[in-house]
Amino acid sequence: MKKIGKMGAALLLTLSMAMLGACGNSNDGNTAAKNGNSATQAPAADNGDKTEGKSITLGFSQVGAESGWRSANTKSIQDSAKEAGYTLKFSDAQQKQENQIKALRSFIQQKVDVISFSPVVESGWDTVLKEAKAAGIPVVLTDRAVDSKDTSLYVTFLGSDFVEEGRKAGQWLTEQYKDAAEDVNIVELQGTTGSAPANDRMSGFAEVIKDNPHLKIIASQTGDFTRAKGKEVMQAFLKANKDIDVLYAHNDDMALGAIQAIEAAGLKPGQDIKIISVDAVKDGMQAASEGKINFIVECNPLLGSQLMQVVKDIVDGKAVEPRIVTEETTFTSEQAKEALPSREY
Ligand code: GZL
Repeated sequence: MKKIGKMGAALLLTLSMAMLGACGNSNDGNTAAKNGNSATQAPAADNGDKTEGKSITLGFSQVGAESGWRSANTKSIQDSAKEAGYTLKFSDAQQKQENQIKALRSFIQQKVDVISFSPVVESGWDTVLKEAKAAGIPVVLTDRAVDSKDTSLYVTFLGSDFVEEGRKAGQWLTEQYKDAAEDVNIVELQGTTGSAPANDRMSGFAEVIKDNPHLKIIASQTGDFTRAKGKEVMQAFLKANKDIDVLYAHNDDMALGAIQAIEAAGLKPGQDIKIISVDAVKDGMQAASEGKINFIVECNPLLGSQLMQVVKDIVDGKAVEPRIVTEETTFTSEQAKEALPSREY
């Protein structure tokens, strides 16, 4: 919460202590009242809405700027925080977990009202999340999940179901090759090693295609969600495998990099090699509308307004669903061509 001058703080402290005595403290761990800031806050508005007339401070640690999806996600969070009138402390971790942990510790030091972040990888968060809990600062996961067994360490996870995204990719491919009489060689460009989207998109896809013995993943390697790495790994795949039928890329940026490698090898993306991708960012949808990507599974990055509502509900002491799944769809090349003009990102 915003700080007030010394005199104002003393006066408000007296007033707030009197009020806290009257209304008590929520013990659900979900309210800012426990974060040590409440003593310097302006009194709640008459209508009982604790947040009216006070600016909320949100600390947000972002993965990085590795892809078109990430840029759209960052814009959504920054624009939505501005629209909500929140003070946003934003940090870009350049895809390094140690930078995210440093940022979370800094937010704790600054006594922000709520912490939110998109964990670059699933593991290694329990210590810093326990520090946030001890400081009474609620945490909201967005976009990606953590594998902490202690779900009391965060209030909710707002983001896509990546396993379902992988299943959707597998279902389309299985349908395409349901009458295949010979092997279909698939290469897979995985997202960032250890990240929830990479782990889950891989498992969801494998779960579905396993029912068709002709569908074979002959190579699978991380392209770290970037175009450059996607191109580099696809070049290696093409060098090592003479007969590739399908590319499954965990995001559009790696698919777009791979398309460069496929064309440089004198092959036609979307024809000689079928391509399935995930995200549905503008550049990916453009490639799909040109028939270079055959099927795109949408992963919606526009989480900003939902996140700000969750933050407000937490500060107001309202109950929040422990899992909020984002709405998303899929596009064939034809559908991408129709949808492209109205795409927001
Ligand atoms: C998915 C997100 C992934 C995108 C990539 O929610 O975490 O990270 O699919 C991005 O484009 O880099």
